[in-house]
Amino acid sequence: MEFDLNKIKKSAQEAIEELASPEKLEEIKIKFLGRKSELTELLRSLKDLSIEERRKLGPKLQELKKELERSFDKRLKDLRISHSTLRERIDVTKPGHKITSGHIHPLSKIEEEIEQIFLSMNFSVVEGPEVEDEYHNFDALNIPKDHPAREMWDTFWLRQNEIKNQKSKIKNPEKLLLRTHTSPMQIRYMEKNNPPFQIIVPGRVFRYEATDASHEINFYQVEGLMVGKDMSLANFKFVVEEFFKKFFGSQKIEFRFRPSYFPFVEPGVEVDIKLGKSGKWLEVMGAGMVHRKVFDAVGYNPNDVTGFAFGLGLERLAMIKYKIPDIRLFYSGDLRFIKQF
Ligand code: YSA
Repeated sequence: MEFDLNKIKKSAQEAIEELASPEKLEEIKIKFLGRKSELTELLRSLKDLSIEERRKLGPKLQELKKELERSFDKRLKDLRISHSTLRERIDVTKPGHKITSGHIHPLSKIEEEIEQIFLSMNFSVVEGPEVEDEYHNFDALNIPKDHPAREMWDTFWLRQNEIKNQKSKIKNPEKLLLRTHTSPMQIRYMEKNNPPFQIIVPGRVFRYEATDASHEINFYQVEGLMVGKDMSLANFKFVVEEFFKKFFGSQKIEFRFRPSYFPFVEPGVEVDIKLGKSGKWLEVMGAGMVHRKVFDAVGYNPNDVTGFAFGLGLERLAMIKYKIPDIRLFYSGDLRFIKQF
């Protein structure tokens, strides 16, 4: 019997050492310690032996069983560790995965650039609501109900049930709309502040109109308003020229003022820009001297104050600066376009 036990122990330990995978080791464990193994058979046959033989052999069989179990468990643990280390081992010669980082949208970049330029000219940056009331978007800007100029700003009106919850916050809540320009912020700012001041208002605006290469249904404007004493269009020309110089840097541009009509300015102009000798003129902003009726609406005395205002199209400026042929590219979500900036 002694001899048999040693043989079992030896062959089990050889098998344990030789096996290199945890799965195979499990199989061998069943062979040496399972229900049909030689060792289990021996343990089972103890009951047929005399008490003396049982006392002699029993502890030895139990001891061998425990010893083999320990060896199997240890080997299994070692194999599992070395296998997982193998899987996780780093190949330092393998080329790394390129991490793609996020990207600031060109329009955000340009908005930031414009803000910095105006801040350097002592303007402040303020923002206003995208959902506006009829009063601030039209009436207070001298565009009364049946005025044909309302057609210049095709409007997205909001359904009453969609805006119920916002009513308490907005003046004249009976008719709300998506602002068609950033000019209503002129009114909101002047209602709460006194001149002299100079502000810009960057923001998104909405128009219910057909899209083409230079028109979108939602786009960005930057409103400007400077109010004080004895101001004239010459002050506006100086500010806008300084702005263009800083914005376009070494790029050669020409700009021109065209007489135009906006009910909230008198006189009114539109500003066009052309890049280089061969470029095409593109209208980039409306502007003018703030109308007396606008000052009336906010409670200023029109005999005491004067000011100029302008509203520029952000995409249009970007299109000129970066020679972008179609405004719709900004909203296409095409990463090949966006990553160029
Ligand atoms: C005029 C006088 C002021 O004292 C102050 C502001 C203004 C501008 C006025 N509120 C306005 O919205 N005029 S505008 O309809 O001519 O638009 C201004 C600029 O926005 C345009 O010059 C153009 O650059 C841009 N724009 C207009 N419609 C657009 C557009 N950009 C993209 N898509 C559209 N659909």
